[in-house]
Amino acid sequence: SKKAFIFDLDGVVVDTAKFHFVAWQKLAAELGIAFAEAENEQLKGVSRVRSLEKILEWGNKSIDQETFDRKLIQKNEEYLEMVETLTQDDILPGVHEFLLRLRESEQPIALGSASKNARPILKKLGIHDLFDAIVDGTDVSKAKPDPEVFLNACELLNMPAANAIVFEDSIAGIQAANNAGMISIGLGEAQNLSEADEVFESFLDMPQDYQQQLLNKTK
Ligand code: G16
Ligand code: MG
Repeated sequence: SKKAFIFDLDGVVVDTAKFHFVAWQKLAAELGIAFAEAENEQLKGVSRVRSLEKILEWGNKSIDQETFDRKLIQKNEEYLEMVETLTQDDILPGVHEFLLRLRESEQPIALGSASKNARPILKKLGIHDLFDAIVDGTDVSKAKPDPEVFLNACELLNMPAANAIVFEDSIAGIQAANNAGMISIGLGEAQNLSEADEVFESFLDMPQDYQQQLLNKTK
C-alpha cells in the first residue's frame, strides 16, 4: 500500500547539523555563553530565532533586537559558507539508495524541515527532484514539536496522517511526528530519541525486511 514518507533534512538527509553546531558555538562564545554537544542536541529541529532565544536563556543574557537580528544574519552567513562545500558525497549513508527505492515503488515522498535553507541545500545535493513535496521553514508558522510541518507535507501529498512515516534525528521532530499521529522513526542515538516508535543509527542499519514492513504499517 502507499504511505507518505516524510524526511527531515538536517541530520537525516545530510549532516549539516555539524555546521549548525560550529556556527552556534561561535555565536555563543561571542556572547560569553558555554555551548557544547548537550546544548546543540536541544537545538536540533528548532527554528533559527527560537535557537538564539534558547541560547540567551541558558546564558541568562539579554541583547537588544538589533543585535539579535545581526547575530542571526551573521550565524546564517557562516552556516551558508560551510553549506557551499557540500556535494552529493555528503548525503548521509543509505539515504540516496532508500529514496530511489521508494521512487521505484512509486511511494509519495516529502521533505519536512525547519530550515529556511532547505531548497538550495537539496539542489546542491542533486536530490531536489526526488521529493514530491517540500515543506520547510519558509512555509510554516509553528515550529516542531508542533506537527504543522508534517501535516502540511501530508496535505501536499494528499495522504492521511495515519499513513505517514517520519524520519527524524531530533527530539522536537520526533515529538512533532507523534503529535501528528504519524509513525516516528529516529535516526541517531537511541538514548536521545526514546520517544520514537523505532530508532536506527543510520539508514544502513534499517533492515530490508523492515523497509518492506513499513509499507504495511500503521500507528
Ligand atoms: C534544522 C536544524 C536546526 C536549525 C533549523 C533552522 O531543522 O535541525 O538546528 O536551527 O533547521 O535552520 P535554518 O537556520 O537553516 O533556517 P531540520 O528540521 O531540517 O532538522
Ligand atoms: Mg534534523
